[in-house]
Amino acid sequence: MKLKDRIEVMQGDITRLKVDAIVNAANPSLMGGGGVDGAIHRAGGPQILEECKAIIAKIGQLDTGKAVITSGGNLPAAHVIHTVGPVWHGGGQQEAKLLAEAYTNSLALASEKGLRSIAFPNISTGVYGYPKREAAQVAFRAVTDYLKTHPLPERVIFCCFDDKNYQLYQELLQNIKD
Ligand code: AR6
Repeated sequence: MKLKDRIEVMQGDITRLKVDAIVNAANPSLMGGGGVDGAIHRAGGPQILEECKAIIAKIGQLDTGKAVITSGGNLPAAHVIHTVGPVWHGGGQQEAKLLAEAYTNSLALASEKGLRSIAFPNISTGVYGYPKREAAQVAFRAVTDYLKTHPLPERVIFCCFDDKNYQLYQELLQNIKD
């Protein structure tokens, strides 16, 4: 399948999506928070937090760029992949590398679990302050590079929330060559 046909850009609430996994833009504690993290825990119910607590009991905290998986609790999505994007400090603290890792490690976990569809929010572009245009370029590059060399996940959805991100991702999708 063509790369372009494996990527979808949409605008809306990621907690409504019936996919194999949605990705959470979490923080290292995995104990919930605001933004999309708060929305996922609210909609998914206590089961997700219980699983996060068990993971944290084992690993201490989730380092920036890493990813772990829980069930989807009451969500329509079967699983939640929790990752931590970088806080924006101006660009000189490996933010681009860490943001790319958050996407790539989430995709690798999806592949490992045999998941066919995954939806990403625009990681780090809310509370963590990553400039939206730069973040979209990093996210798109990480995902397209990964898909070129891996059959799974078959389908990746960029679930944008705000108008600006939606516009940026639509432009990036239109510019895919093959
Ligand atoms: N569906 C899809 N996207 C959403 C939703 C939603 N329901 N709600 C917000 N967004 P943020 P970060 C978008 O702040 O910048 C939390 O407190 C939002 O418009 O959720 O990675 C965590 O616990 C933005 O484009 O995550 C961390 O402490 C994007 O999701 C911290 O925020 C990411 O914004 C992580 O900050």
